[in-house]
Amino acid sequence: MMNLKNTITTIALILCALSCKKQSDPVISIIPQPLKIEQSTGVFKLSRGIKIEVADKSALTDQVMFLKNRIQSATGLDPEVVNKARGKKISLSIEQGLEGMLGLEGYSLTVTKKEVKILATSPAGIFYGIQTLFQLLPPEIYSDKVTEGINWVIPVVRITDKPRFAWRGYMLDVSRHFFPASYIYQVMDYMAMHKLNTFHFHLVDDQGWRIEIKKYPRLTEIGAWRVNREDQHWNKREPQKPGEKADYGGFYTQDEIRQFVSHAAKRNIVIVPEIEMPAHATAPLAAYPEYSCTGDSLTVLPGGIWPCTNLYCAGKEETFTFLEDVLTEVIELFPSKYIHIGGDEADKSHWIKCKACQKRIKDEKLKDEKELQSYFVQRIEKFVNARGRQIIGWDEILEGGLAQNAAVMSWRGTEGGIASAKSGHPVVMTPTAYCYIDYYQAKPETQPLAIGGYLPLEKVYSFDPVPAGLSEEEAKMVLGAQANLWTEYIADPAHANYMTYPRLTAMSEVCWISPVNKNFEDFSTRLVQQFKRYDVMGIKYAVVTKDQLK
Ligand code: TNX
Repeated sequence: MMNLKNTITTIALILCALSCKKQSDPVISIIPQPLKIEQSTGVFKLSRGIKIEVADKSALTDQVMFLKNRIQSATGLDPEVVNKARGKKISLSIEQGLEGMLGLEGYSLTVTKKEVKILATSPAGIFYGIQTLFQLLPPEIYSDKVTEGINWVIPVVRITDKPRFAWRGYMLDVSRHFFPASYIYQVMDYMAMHKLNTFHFHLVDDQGWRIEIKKYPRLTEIGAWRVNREDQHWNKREPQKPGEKADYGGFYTQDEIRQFVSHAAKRNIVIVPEIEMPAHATAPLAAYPEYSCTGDSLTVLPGGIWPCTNLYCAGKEETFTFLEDVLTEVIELFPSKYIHIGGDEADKSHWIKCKACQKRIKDEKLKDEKELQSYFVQRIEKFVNARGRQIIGWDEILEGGLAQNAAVMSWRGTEGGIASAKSGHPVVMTPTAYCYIDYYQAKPETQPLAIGGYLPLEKVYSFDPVPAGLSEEEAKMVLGAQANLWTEYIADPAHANYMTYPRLTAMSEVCWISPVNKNFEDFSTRLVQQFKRYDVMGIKYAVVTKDQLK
């Protein structure tokens, strides 16, 4: 006979068995935080004989290889890929009819003691399910060599997940400093781990042209190289002296670019190339001075310049032929819907003095040089549109009118973003105050020299890409957000990683989850586990202590 106390204890135990996790069950720690996690008790163990089940291999080749290779390198197991598996398996399948629940990039991940099952409506969703699966395993799963003595278990769980935004971006400036191709692959792998899907490749600026263009070889013969003044402050660098050799820099060949694009596709990443115009053009004009207003000979700048007066001449027809030829090759190389044409910080002082530019203003019945920039942008836009693509540019391109399908990247605060959304232009939010990860992340005296500004981790995390004051309809124009790494003060991959992580980690959550689910304390707890993953991967992230904050 059971007495009352025993009965209560028994009920409590049954309830606990049904709902409580065992003390020993692994703690789930995923970034970006999934929409819904329901953990139960128990684990699935990765062990010898485990299979990867996929009904239609050809539809998921990249995803299967990604999963298999990681398991192989980190655990030493060799999962066989089969159409139908009995026994322990990880199964991947694309199912129609889940679009409403999962969208294009969402997934559901179900782990029982016998099976891991990832469902999605597209290969992208399967890929993100696999990324989440890795984060359910010990951090050593990110290792490229087998770690002995690890208990390769995955907690029993049901996860349903999808992103808030379609544009989850990261921009790397490879002009101010050149970064080797090997790093570009890493950048994309790191992005994919954070479920970021848009790599904005800032290929052109005053300090270097970084993409091979077959029709204009001098762009890289001349434009990719500057003198090395790395021992001097960015803003106090002496220009190239006569007779001095410019041998600092580099560029990516078209073959390398094609390989980046193919790697990106395997990681559900779109690369958006940026070809700056009409300003930030010292490097191409050093190679082809005939496309500037003055025709003066220039050298690629080893450091800062302000204001940006080296513009392409908007009066000469040859300028447009040149840019259209360049864009033709760029469009052939990059399959992205958007081509970024820059548009920022154009100081018009040369245009004011240039006869050809003034004639253009008159002939086209333009009001002033601002409208001349609009003419420039719209002309390029028509060219890009005729090739089935759309332009995106910095928010200055809004000034003076813009075609309807042009997208805007709002960087000087959020006003440009609000104006774009209200006038029906798609917009990517990347305001300096929340998204410029070239700024200091702690008190300057505790940090390596940076451009200035102050953007600690918590501020990045607090960002909401949908600015206040937009209606529900207008808010739909916000494609998403992006963190930008400008590299005036960043010369190598290790430093780039230091500036990027964990601030990009925070941005990944800004782009993925809805504001009501955001919680900085909880994020900080999960970050501890994320840091262990970075350690395994060799990413040197920044650790900022409370006393280093302002
Ligand atoms: C502004 S953002 C720039 C870049 C600089 C950056 C430094 C933008 C469109 N232009 O040229 O590198 O600030 O933070």
